[in-house]
Amino acid sequence: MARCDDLAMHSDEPGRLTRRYGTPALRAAQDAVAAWMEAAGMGVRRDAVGNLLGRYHGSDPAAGTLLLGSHLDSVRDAGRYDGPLGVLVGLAAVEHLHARGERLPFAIELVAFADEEGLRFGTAYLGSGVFTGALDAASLALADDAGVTLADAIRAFGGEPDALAAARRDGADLLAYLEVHIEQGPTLEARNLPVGVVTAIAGRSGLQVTFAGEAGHAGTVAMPLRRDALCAAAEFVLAAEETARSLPGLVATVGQIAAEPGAGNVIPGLVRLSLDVRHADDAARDDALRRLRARTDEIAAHRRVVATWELVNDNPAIACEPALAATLARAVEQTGHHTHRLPSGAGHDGVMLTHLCPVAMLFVRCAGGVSHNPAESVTAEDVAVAIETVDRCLLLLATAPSSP
Ligand code: HGY
Ligand code: MN
Ligand code: MN
Repeated sequence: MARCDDLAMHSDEPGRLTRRYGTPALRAAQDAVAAWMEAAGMGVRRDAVGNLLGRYHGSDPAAGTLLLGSHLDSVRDAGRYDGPLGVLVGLAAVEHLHARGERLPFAIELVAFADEEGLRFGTAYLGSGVFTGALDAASLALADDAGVTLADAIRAFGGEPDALAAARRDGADLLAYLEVHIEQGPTLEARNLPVGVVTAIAGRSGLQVTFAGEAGHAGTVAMPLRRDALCAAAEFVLAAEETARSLPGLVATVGQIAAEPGAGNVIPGLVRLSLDVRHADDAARDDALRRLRARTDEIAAHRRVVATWELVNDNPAIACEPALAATLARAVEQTGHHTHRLPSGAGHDGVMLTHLCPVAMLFVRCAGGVSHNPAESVTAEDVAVAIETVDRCLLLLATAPSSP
């Protein structure tokens, strides 16, 4: 818990926690974690995109490697547990082995992904995307709001943008990826449970939508003559909400919106907005996007504006590996707690890691299910259950007759 507080001090912005890819704040947070990793007997390195990796060797080189981890970047005005908690619970499990002078047959690699949220470049899962070889090289040309390209940001962060393909982790020796993360939802609190085993991660589509109308004088253009881009966008935002409410389990969010030229006495001529649509079932998500696209075209037509619709991120839903989830559930039971299984509405790096190895996740109860908000909080007691669960899961995996 104190370490989460320590890491929360490293922010790009005064007075609130914002830690984007490639910034000095992320570097400082990584340096703190790297020191803790080394003190726990781990060899530490960074890969070509700047993911931080610690490795705790196993006793049997043929027994493979178990991945633990999460991410150290954040959203804007973030909570302090989304990401860092998973890295630090994994670290605690390795520290326990190191303190006892123990080695499990398999090695443990603790990975702190350098960018999961995609706040700076809009690329969800940048860190794990490179780690799994899934990142599209075209992303290197993406620019942040200061015009810095991802390639230049990687270079400035000490990485090698030309070596990303070679940075792909070979999955041949990987047993599994296990991530601990706050639930970011209300289920565990409602059931009064400290932890839960994740069954699946919802699919997610991230889009950029624009409406182009005609800028004009706020005082002289009569209402019937206007082609107001922001009024069209406003109708779109409510259409997105209405579409999401039409289907259980469907969520749609417009989190970013910008009107140009952005003057109080000018009718907005251009509006750019983000759209985030998610559902546990990919077909339902695709159908919702089709319906919303049709509504967008209707809005553009009757408001005589031009709409553009660009898909930026599209990740299918993934299932956590059942045998691994069962082992995790057994570990939870051994701590004396009931195992509740639940899906994740939030996206996680496991969406990328599933390309390399089996994935499992353990959720930790968070107050009110609040996250992506500085009020995000967990209790030390629940975190202790999560750490004990991982300790026990490692032992179960070490004594399992075969890999998960
Ligand atoms: O948006 C998400 O679900 C995750 O926090 N990146
Ligand atoms: Mn997260
Ligand atoms: Mn998040």
